[in-house]
Amino acid sequence: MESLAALLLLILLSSLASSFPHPLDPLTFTEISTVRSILSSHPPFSHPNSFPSITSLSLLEPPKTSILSWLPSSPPLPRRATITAYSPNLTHLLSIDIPSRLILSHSTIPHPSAFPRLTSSDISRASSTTLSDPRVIRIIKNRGLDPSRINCLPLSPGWFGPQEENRRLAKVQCFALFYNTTANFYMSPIEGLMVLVDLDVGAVVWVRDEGRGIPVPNGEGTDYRYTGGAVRRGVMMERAGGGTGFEVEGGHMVKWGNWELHVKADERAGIVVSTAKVRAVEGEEWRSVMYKGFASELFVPYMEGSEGWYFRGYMDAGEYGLGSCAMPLVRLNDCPRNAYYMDAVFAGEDGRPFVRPDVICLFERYTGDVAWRHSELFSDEAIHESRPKVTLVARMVASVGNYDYIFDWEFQQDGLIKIKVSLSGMLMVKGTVYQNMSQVPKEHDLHGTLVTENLIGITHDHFITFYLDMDIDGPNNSFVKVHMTKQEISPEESPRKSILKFNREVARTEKDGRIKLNLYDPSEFHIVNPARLSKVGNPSGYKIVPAATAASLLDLTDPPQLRSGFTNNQIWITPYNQSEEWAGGLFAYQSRGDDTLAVWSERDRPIENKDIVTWYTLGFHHIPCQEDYPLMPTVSSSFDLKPANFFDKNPILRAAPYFEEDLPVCETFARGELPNCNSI
Ligand SMILES: *[C@@H]1O[C@H](CO)[C@@H](O)[C@H](O)[C@H]1NC(C)=O
Ligand SMILES: *[C@@H]1O[C@H](CO)[C@@H](O)[C@H](O)[C@H]1NC(C)=O
Ligand SMILES: *[C@@H]1O[C@H](CO)[C@@H](O)[C@H](O)[C@H]1NC(C)=O
Ligand SMILES: *[C@@H]1O[C@H](CO)[C@@H](O)[C@H](O)[C@H]1NC(C)=O
Ligand SMILES: *[C@@H]1O[C@H](CO)[C@@H](O)[C@H](O)[C@H]1NC(C)=O
Ligand SMILES: [Cu+2]
Repeated sequence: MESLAALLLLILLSSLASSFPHPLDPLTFTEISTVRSILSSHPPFSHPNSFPSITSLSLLEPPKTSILSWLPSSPPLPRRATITAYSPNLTHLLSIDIPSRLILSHSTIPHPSAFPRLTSSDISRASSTTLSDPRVIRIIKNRGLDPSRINCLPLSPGWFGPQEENRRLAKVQCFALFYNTTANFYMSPIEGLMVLVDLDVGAVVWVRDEGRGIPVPNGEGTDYRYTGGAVRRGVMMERAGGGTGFEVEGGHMVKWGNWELHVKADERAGIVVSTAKVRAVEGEEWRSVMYKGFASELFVPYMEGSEGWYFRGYMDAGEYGLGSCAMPLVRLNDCPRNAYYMDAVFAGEDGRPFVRPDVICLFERYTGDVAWRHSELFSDEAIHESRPKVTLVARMVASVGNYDYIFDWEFQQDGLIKIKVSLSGMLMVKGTVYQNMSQVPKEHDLHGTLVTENLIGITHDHFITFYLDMDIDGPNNSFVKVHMTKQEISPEESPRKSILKFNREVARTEKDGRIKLNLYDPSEFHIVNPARLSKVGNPSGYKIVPAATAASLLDLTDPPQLRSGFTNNQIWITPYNQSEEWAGGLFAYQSRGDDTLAVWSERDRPIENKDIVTWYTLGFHHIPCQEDYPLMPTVSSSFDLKPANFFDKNPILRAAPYFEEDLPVCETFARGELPNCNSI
């Protein structure tokens, strides 16, 4: 009787618990609608003609201390919204308590020196302003093009000095549309035509036409759509032959194997992973690994100093929004058959909510890799012991203009988290008169690669800076450089002349936490909890393991580098501060670099045994090649967050091997037949 009552209570509690949202769940459709209705009676939002454009409207996350002490059985935490909005010469910052309909704060920044991201109406206004200018029409006609078949895109101008001050600008570039031939207008730039538009006044500031004589390619052979027909008209490549063990509670809390994490989409950051916890075996306590992780900024400088190109140094998260640019994933092609899809609810510029379906996918991945193994030759009976690697992937894709960025967070049962970024989409190409390398004078630097006749793929970099609030067994952590050096040995001691040794150096302040990677002066980089010792007395930790990456070679005072000073080091450590999440500053558009991670870090605050945030920048140098035309095959790189003395021993020894019925079986099939897979 008693146990039945307990069971009923448990069922009641768990149903109550699941009726509350998780306090980190993004704002719902209803909540965004409520925020809009609260705003609509608050000036200046109450005047329909002066409603500032909403550039961001999302959950104001409760303080970290409240989240850390929250349990599903606790009362719900406050549901609050944080809003940024822009009307000419005025940026608004608001916070609103949704249930009580209270405006908690409303501050304004008059004549801001940096702006929120572009909205979709900024983008369309920039294009229509450009295409209604008679000078632009004349230039287009002079190039033999039809002005009604042109696509114009606003490019962020960066900041170089007075020209970018006291007004919000876009540099508009136009492309010829050959929709009957191709959807890939990026390969048909109207080179040298550049239009500076004042976004607030809605007027053209100047028009430059410096590309007369440079042909506009007709787009032939650049289409990439299967249904477009152009691809299928060619000879198709042969098709390669062609396998959910997780739960998603309340739409965002993911439980898989020995992991538990919260996953959501954010307008600016794209995919956000929060409160990631792991344990060695079932029944053991959940142990905190990461409080919050996301791509904080994405910096893409182009390496061309000419008038039409010098300013191209995009900050895609702050200037365009990675979540805003995330489109629905293509089922079966972006993610495998066994994927679970998550929608995003975002607010439009008018504050109205809308659903962007299928922007995140989650799937269990079994690639045929080995998680661990051993065959024993020196024993009485043959031993062949092996476990397959099965992982959980959370994925989102941001299509920022021409480029597509695929973000993967992959969780392994041994506790490792792999964060991978893959790039695809179209190059930013520059038109040229050259059709063959043999025509290019020796002394003429193309600043890129001639990828096809009349098009240069311009050299550029991609830097993705991740915010990683690691909380190893709790918030108070230290950053330890495990520095490796050569130790010389004297002939009296050993026949050896040298060995490698390591020593641990705890970073005391932010300046000790700045890391430039160097193969010949190597270190491991550990985030440890000095208060949590393992069975044998090592501090519990995770290490950040870089893989192929790139560092910026630009001058530190070059304006794009100054604005993206967060790429000056590969690793930074800062003390936790809820207001320091955006490495390029809260407002990145036309920013001058005065609110970046590099500036915050100058305060040189103590970071030892404190709640700290790790920042890691994954970089790519991109020298284009012909295969990147007309659309790039994906290139990827990644880094790992790997347990280091976190578990007392390898936790996956406790995993059972797989048998026939545990994994999908796809039988081989004859030509013309459909594959026969059980269990998927
Ligand atoms: C914004 O302020 C500047 C002066 O700082 C002024 O020249 C400009 O006209 C203003 N723009 C709008 C749209 O009010
Ligand atoms: C595409 O349309 C343009 C303009 O309408 C025309 O000149 C051209 O011949 C067409 N190309 C094809 C392949 O149909
Ligand atoms: C490009 O130049 C090379 C070297 O002069 C020549 O062999 C090749 O045929 C040229 N290609 C075309 C398409 O003209
Ligand atoms: C973390 O350290 C601070 C002192 O820096 C201390 O006040 C706080 O209680 C510690 N938190 C935990 C969870 O140990
Ligand atoms: C938190 O960050 C903001 C923005 O950089 C800064 O103004 C504030 O001083 C910081 N707080 C602390 C305690 O460092
Ligand atoms: Cu690239």
